[in-house]
Amino acid sequence: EFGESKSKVEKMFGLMDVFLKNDSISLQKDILDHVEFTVARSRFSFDDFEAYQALSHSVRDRLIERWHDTHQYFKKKDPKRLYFLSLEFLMGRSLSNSVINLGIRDQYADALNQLGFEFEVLAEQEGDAALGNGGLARLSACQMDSLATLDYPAWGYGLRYQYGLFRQIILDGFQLEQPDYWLNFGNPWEIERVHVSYPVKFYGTVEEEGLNGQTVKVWIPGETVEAVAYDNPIPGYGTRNAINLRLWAAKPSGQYDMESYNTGDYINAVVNRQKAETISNVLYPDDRSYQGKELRLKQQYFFVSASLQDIIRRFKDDHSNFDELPEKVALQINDTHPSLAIAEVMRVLIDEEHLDWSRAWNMTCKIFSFTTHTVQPEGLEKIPVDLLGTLLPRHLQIIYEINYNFMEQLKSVIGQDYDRLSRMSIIEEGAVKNIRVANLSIVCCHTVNGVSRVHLDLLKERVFKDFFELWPQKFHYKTNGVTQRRWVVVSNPSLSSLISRCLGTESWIHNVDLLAGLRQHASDPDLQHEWKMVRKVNKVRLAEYIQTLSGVKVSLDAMFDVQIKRIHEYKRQLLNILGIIHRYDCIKNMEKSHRRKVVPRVCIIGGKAAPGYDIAKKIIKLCHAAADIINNDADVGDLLKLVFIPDYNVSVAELVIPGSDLSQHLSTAGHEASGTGSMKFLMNGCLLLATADGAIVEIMEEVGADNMFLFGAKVDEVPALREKGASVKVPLQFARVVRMVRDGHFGFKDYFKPLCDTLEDGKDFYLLGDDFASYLEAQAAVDRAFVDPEKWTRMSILSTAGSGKFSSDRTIEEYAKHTWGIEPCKCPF
Ligand code: BZD
Repeated sequence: EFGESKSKVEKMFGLMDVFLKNDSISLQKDILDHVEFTVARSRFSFDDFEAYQALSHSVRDRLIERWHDTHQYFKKKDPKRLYFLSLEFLMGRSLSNSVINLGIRDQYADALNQLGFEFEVLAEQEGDAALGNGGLARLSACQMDSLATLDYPAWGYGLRYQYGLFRQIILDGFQLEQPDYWLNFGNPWEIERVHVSYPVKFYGTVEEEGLNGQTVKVWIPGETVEAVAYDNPIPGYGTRNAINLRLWAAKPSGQYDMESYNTGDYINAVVNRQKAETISNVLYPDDRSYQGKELRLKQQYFFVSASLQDIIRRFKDDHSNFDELPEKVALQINDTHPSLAIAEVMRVLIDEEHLDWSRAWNMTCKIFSFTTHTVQPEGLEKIPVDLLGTLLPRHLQIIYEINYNFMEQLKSVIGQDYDRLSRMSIIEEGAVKNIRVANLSIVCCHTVNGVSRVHLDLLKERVFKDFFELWPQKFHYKTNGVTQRRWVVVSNPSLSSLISRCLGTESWIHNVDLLAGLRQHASDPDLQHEWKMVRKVNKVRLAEYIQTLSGVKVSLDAMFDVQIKRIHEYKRQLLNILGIIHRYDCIKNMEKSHRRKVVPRVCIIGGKAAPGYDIAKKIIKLCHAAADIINNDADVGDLLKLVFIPDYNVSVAELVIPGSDLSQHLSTAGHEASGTGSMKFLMNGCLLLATADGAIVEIMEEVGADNMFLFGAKVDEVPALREKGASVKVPLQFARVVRMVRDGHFGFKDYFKPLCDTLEDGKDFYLLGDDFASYLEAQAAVDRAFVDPEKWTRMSILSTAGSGKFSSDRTIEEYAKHTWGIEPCKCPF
């Protein structure tokens, strides 16, 4: 293609720019064309949603053009590519992010104005793509944005769930789950690739056959499902590069089971074929435990097999020798969920490409790296051996062989230490035999990354201690980061332009270290004034949202105090609620004249509980029950409000974070691998109230402990506190608020009993009682700071100024250099 007529091909790059013009008239015409021909509405009458659809298609055209150019350029340059495998991506909305990254937001806003529409209003029409649970999934989305922006030749691979994370409905204060059928109204951000499809096989048997005088294993599968690609272009900021997120959907295979068709049972045959689609139907909403479900395992293998067929096909297009694989391919597995990829690569290299075991193994070990997001050894994924043997018999053989070789190797290093051998084995013996997926990943991957410094320490000392002692060089950490494009530029445009004005440049949007330049202006009265104004406007927007949602009218003079994240006992939303109850109790019991001194607060909590997580659901109910009493108490008035924001997701976060004064990160130390919400608040100048856990320790180093509110036991103090158990005296205030809940002060006495029981002496695993006094002290310090607006605003500016390290750009640079060995490949046209 490129050989003979290079200049002609080069001309093709960016050629579409000539047609896809970005001046206001061209954009208006383009939007109207899409109204008429894509949405098929008359240009004389279309509503906001139809305008959003047309607008999105117009943006999509521009995305596709750059995306084609980028892939053509990657193909020409053939750099080492990164393949990022993740079962979850929480992308949220695409419209605003796309036009900002493409650098054409103002042009579109202008064109829409001319047509009588407002960009912001249309952007609100978009639903979230919520193909993930929480931190892990949003991290993948942030990292895709950074990979594109930094021009890395990367691909994301995932699953196109028909139903994303459930919608949370609150009825009488209880969480109910409803399906999120997000594709109902079409999805303009994806491109269906009917021709990019691969068969994925399941079940069956393994037989031995002779080939060139040798015996080889042949897997005779029992079921075949087709994987069809849906491509989602990811535009970089300030570059023409747009990379691809390829999501797979399951479709019935084209290979018919002739027998069932011939038995005359046509209807059943068709219905059975249709069942194939269920594989990619629904995202598992539990981010805690693994239940060894067949469907989950099917999803994992379906995803892995389709992705690897695609990756190997691309490699083979340009290379005939597999020895080049490690120079051209880096495979990153996001947590252990895609770890079957290891066995699958081995199977393909050995059974299909006929490499011998040791050559295949050497290659496999060079291409895989793995990041763990887990802190608890009990949280590690396991696959029942029987289940794997039925679903993927050949993979089970391969894993056994990997384990056999590993055990032999290990014996030669550590001798006959059977306890340790059995702990490190990939196979867990017991009544039910399991595959320890993390052990498989560590054995094979050249690098194991944690997601913060504290997390790596825990991996070394607890979770993967045995492995760390064996292979210390494999273990590293890359502190998580978030993308400032979505979390500041898209979600907080007024702060974003204030920052640019103050720094005299927009360069911080791709070089976020420049934010440090704000430090020198932190006490400047002019900046402080503008900073306060911007924050106030964001608070107004949030207050309106709260009123619409819950009917609660909140005072703008109050401190907006926020905790939004998945509901987990270890994240201790219960500590927050008990603190609020304590505050309420104090207000009630103080003399009226003293109430003037109370710093008014609006406490905002939001988050989903896994559908089967009973205690988490009780925490949500307690929040509502307490809110009912507090918000309707005339003695309290504007001094304290409690609001639960339902159906927390990415776009809700984009609205809440810029409007928050304080955010809470309360995990019991040693339980949060990193935490990324804190980073989003920090960038937006929201102050943090936090325990020294996960990435908070590093945030403290960047921002300074004086500019945040820290409390509670430290990571290394927690084990001793647990040992002491019942002997530790909990503060009276704690006993009092727990008693209020127990005694039915907020109703639902019996329902809350199991929740209160978790706080009893000796059972308080997450140490709420131990940390309560320190939490209240930190809260008092927050109040004192808030009544001094200059001090507060300075702390706020210094928070943003210190947030540079927590950009996913930095994280991705570190991965690229130290783990993946990839270089930028910027499309120059
Ligand atoms: O990953 C989270 C950790 O809890 C956070 O501390 C960390 O910041 C982020 C990103 O590294 N883990 C998850 O979000 N985990 C899941 O969502 C999950 C999903 C499926 C199964 C198990 C866990």
